[in-house]
Amino acid sequence: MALDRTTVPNDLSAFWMPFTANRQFKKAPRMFVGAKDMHYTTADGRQVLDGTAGLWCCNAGHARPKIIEAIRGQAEQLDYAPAFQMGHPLAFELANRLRDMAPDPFQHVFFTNSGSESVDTALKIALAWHRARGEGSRTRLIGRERGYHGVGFGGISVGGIVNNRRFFGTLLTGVDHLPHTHLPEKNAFTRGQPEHGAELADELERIVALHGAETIAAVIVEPMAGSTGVLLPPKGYLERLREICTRHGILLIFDEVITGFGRLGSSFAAEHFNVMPDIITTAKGLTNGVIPMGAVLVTSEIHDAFMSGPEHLIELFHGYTYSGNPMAAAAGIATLDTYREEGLFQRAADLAPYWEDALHSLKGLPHVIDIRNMGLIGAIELEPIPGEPTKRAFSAFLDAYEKGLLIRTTGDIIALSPPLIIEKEHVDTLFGTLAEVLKSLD
Ligand code: PXG
Repeated sequence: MALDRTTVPNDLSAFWMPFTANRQFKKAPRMFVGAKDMHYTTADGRQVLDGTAGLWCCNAGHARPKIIEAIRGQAEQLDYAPAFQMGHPLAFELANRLRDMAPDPFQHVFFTNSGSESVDTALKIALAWHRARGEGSRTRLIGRERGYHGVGFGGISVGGIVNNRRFFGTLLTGVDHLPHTHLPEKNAFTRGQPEHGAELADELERIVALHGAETIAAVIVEPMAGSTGVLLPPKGYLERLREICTRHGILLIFDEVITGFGRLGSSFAAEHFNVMPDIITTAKGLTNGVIPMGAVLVTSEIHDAFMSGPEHLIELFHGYTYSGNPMAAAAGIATLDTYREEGLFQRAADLAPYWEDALHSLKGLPHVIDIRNMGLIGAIELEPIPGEPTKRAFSAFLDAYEKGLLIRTTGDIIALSPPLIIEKEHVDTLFGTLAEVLKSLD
């Protein structure tokens, strides 16, 4: 019997939904049954404009022919191949493509299945690298308040979102956090990188002085924090972090799960900001979100330190059943082809000023206390309802969905990150709808 892909089951109780208000959802479900280019189709037959590229991942839009064809063909050719001690061509091909598109220092690729796994992989590589070089005392990991690095124990330990941490025990030991860089009192309504806050990078010096550089393995930050509401790096901030890390022999990891693959108008934020970390984590846009996959990019200096000792021995005791999975690799290659053939990163850069103007035109609408943007990303921060944080933005989310627009909210912040194929007409529709939503909010 063919799969019925469009009829919603009567019983929704078995599926415990991730990061979702399950009881609220199941009382009034919001179901997508189809998607094409910039739009989703709901179970009740409505078109919804995708203002968030799924969850920041469908950068080329939905149901792109080349990606569909790659997956279909791969399923017929080689559905699965063991990931350990065996290989298949496309994993190597995709790694080569990633190396070629990444900034020069990044010569090697480790495959994972998600952003969370990329983060844990990067942290483990950092620890093991120091150890391989005889600096095994470097075990501390430094994250940042309001950072999001997925939901593995490593990721929530270095992450700085209180609710993602507080329920889950003591987490990793030996972790410290930089302060976040969100300074609305100084930087509200900034277009692009804010002026104020570079000095917050100097907090790393304080942490180094407290613990000793010889105990610190790595600093991990999102070059632009996405999940916690689009927090942009102040001018000069990333440069300063880089300089302090280098001076103290600490590895710098950029978590580019959101910023990778064109979101800011370039392949990676490292390139956009012209600050080179030592490790880059990716996922999401790598396969256009179509098949789960992540990748960690490392420099030759890091990779080569592991390539010593007897050749028959495993060099890194780490990996996943699905590392470099054939279906994901096929989707990844077709995705990178689509980005390149359609010039989507450049397109994002070209459209960014139009996007910025449209977004900032919402200034002055009720409850709007800040607007910020970069590339094809935007955030609108709302004044919370006193005593009921998150409720106002969530109402906006529900109303936007009713009005045919998908947005994301985190706290009382609305985040926007459309597919990079978005047309100016869609931008107009998106902000027109959002203006209506904001005007009718309590
Ligand atoms: N690092 C960063 C910077 C992320 O943004 C992850 C790691 C984890 O990726 P996985 O694939 O394990 O989920 C993320 C994920 C949102 C939102 O709306 C953001 C993410 C995931 C879901 C929703 O802000 N980011």
